[in-house]
Amino acid sequence: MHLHKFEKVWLIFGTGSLLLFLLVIGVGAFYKGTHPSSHLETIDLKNIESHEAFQPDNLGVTQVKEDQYIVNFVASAFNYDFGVDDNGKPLKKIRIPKGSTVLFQATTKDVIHGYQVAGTNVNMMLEPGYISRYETVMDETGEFTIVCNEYCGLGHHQMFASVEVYE
Ligand SMILES: [Cu+2]
Repeated sequence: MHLHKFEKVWLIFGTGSLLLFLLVIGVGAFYKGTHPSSHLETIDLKNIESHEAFQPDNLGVTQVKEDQYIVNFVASAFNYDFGVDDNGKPLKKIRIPKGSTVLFQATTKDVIHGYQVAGTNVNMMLEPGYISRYETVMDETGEFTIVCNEYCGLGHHQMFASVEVYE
């Protein structure tokens, strides 16, 4: 069988890039230990409060170190529960100082929900029975809307909150 020169070049290029991408995935998964961001830790769906992070007092923003924060919350149709503010009202806006490292830690009480902080790289799927985590550095000031991007029922469009990153 005779192959045209360009055809050979193209075949080598195609096969080569396939092997390269397989290698990248292999190194990432087996050597670097990359996993999907969820599915790592399970939680009892009927008893979310059995996990320390999701007890009512531990919801919301907690400072761990000078520039390190943890944000615990529980999603349910159609709300993000970040705990209550100083007046005992449900917290709808969380505040983070600029430049800090934030670990978002969440689960859901009922169905699948999304958690996207629009304008940042924070985008998680919250699945019943699992804890989702995402760590990021908030280095842009402003107010960012948190939206649910997984259709979760009739009130889906009302499921939002916000993050304010302040100087
Ligand atoms: Cu939703």
